[in-house]
Amino acid sequence: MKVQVRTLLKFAVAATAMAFTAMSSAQNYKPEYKMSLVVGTAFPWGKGGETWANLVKERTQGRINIKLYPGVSLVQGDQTREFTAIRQGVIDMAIGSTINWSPQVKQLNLFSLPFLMPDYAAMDALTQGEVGKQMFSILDKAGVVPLAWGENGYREITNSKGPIRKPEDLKGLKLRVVGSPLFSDIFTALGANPTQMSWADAQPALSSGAVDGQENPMSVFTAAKMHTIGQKHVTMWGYVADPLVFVVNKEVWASWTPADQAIVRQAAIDAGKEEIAIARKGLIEADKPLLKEIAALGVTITELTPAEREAFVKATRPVYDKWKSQIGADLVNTAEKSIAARKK
Ligand code: X2X
Repeated sequence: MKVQVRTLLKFAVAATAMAFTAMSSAQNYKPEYKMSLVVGTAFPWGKGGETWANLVKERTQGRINIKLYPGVSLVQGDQTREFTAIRQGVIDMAIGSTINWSPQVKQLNLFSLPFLMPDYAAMDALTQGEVGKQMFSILDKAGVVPLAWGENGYREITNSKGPIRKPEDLKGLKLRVVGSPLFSDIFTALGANPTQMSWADAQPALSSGAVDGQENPMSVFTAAKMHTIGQKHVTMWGYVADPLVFVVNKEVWASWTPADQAIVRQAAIDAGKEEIAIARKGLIEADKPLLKEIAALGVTITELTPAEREAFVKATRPVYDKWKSQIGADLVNTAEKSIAARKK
């Protein structure tokens, strides 16, 4: 009898301790996590965010609930402040463009070196290879937890004035560029008149004609209906492509159990793969159906011959060389080697 009571007591104590552990770990979890994105679910990028959030919710049985904040609304639309806000915990997690975070992480400018990545295989050789590994360790040291790669895409140049076939066609064009000084350098070298502004400001500026043109992936062009804001000319020059990175704030990450961390990481990898496929849809098939769709909207699509493209490569080479040393020559050399060795 005595033994039984003692055993029962032991059980009771153990059960109470277990309940406390469960409670305290549950208390570390926020009822909702904030995911920052520049664009919403009409874009491959936003769709990727939605997929990531849904997979996490499903696989954690609702322990981790994520709410999407498109329009970088947690930093009042200023996408160049997103990285700092993630580090500081104003944002719990994000899928961000390498361009928007490169003011804080200068190595991310690598992907914006003009004409570094000639094709999708080159981009994959970087993100899925040695460069991708090094970038993740750089991002980790910069204060976030990187989990997976996604893709915004090859940024093509569009404008309201006329077809662009050669660098001279850019002369005097007022172009909206994103927030890394590398972009101002590129377009200044080409003789254009670049103005840095956020994505939120870009659309009204194009609409009113305050600027003549911009550069963004074709999936962004269609989702933002850029043909309705004067963008009647597209040149497929593939000069730069921005990958996306799935990251989590470090404290938030540390507050999750190892099992939940594994779930969030795998969900990011799965969502990233799916997002990349959506971002490339219509552009990797032989007849590029997305371009046909855009042409059908009354947009002129200019494709460059290799010689025409080379003129742009040459004109931007001094910018490439200048930024190679700012990014870090070793990292850029590794990237160049990975691209040269890629499987096409
Ligand atoms: O601002 C842009 O051009 C966009 C949407 O592509 C990025 O956030 C880099």
